[in-house]
Amino acid sequence: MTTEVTFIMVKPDGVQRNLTGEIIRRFEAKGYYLRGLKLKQVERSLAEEHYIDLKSKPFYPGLVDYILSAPVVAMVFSGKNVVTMGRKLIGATNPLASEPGTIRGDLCIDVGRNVIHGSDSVESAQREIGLWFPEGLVEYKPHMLPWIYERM
Ligand code: IDP
Ligand code: MG
Repeated sequence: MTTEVTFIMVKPDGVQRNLTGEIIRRFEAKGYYLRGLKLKQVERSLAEEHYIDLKSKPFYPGLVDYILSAPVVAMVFSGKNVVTMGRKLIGATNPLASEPGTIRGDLCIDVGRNVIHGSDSVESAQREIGLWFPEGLVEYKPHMLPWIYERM
């Protein structure tokens, strides 16, 4: 089994709206488990670096300001195919297109206030985890694993 890790961030609106617990609950209920977690007021350089691929987009300055506007909750979740499945749990970028049942489909309305970030590939996850958790991740084996996976 290939165990992946993905970087998940509750954005400032999600933290301010008390949705952190709901978002963690959805990942945990699916069967994923935490490898890292912190509440953080982000410095500009980190926000800019995190979204560096979008630097040329017209919404980039507003996006960086949004991420700086209040604390975020940065997390790493682990499990089988967690990058792809994390994106499915999150839903489409624009909440108008996110299916009901997804985090964005259920919990937000505007693309510029879409409550959560999740890595879009294994490579992005490695880059983002390196940026946000330079201290490394917590290593442990949850008791639940044989109840989640038929084979390990
Ligand atoms: P993603 O978060 O679903 O991966 P990206 O295209 O990587 O979507 O964009 C990063 C973030 O930039 C989005 O989650 C959203 O907050 C913001 N964003 C994307 N497109 C727009 C836009 O057209 N207007 C305002 N904000 C946008
Ligand atoms: Mg993205």
